[in-house]
Amino acid sequence: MLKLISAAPSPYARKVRIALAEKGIPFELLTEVPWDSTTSSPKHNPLEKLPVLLLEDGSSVYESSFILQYLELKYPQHPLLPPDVDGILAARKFEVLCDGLCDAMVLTFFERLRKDAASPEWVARQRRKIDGGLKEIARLAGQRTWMVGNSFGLGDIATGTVLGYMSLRFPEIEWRGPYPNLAALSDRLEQRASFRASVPVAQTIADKIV
Ligand SMILES: N[C@@H](CCC(=O)N[C@@H](CS)C(=O)NCC(=O)O)C(=O)O
Repeated sequence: MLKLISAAPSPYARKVRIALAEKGIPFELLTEVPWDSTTSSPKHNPLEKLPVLLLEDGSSVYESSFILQYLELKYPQHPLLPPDVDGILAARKFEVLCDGLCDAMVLTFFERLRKDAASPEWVARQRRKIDGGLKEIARLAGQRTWMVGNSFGLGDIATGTVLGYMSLRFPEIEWRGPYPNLAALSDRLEQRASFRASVPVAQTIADKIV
């Protein structure tokens, strides 16, 4: 059986968990704290990050966007990408945007852990990316039911996971009022079984990271 090294708050791991669930692929969930020395991810990914998909032959697939591509190619049932090239590119664009937003939030989270040594310029730079990314996702979403095409797919997974992570880590960012279309989409997505089974939860980090 496939195994997934995951972390409870990770938006990147959540994308993969949702994709596996939506495709009906059985897997064993291995929940770790990726920032602690106890994590097994460095054994499987030289970049020392999760999510990592462990295949039955012991090899590994890492980087969430690549894992999703791997799943789409190897398990084409319940496709998460549209059938047409323009649709695929539109969905991948959402993923790029949402991953970038998550990167800016993760960088901010750790910069804030520096407390008095945190750089306000660095935090402000990341905040511009978060605000800009959010605005662009809302613009692209418009009043659509699904982010791309006429059915649930990668664009919805990417958008739903970024909004879920933002609500957990940055409750002070007010996005529901300014972007009611994203609030409605997020509420709808969080009803799906795949989203309900992967609601992000904060973890305690034991090691010193920064
Ligand atoms: N671009 C990567 C980002 C993955 C990532 O940053 N994962 C975090 C957990 S949310 C991690 O494992 N960080 C440990 C580290 O960077 O040392 C992906 O999409 O998979």
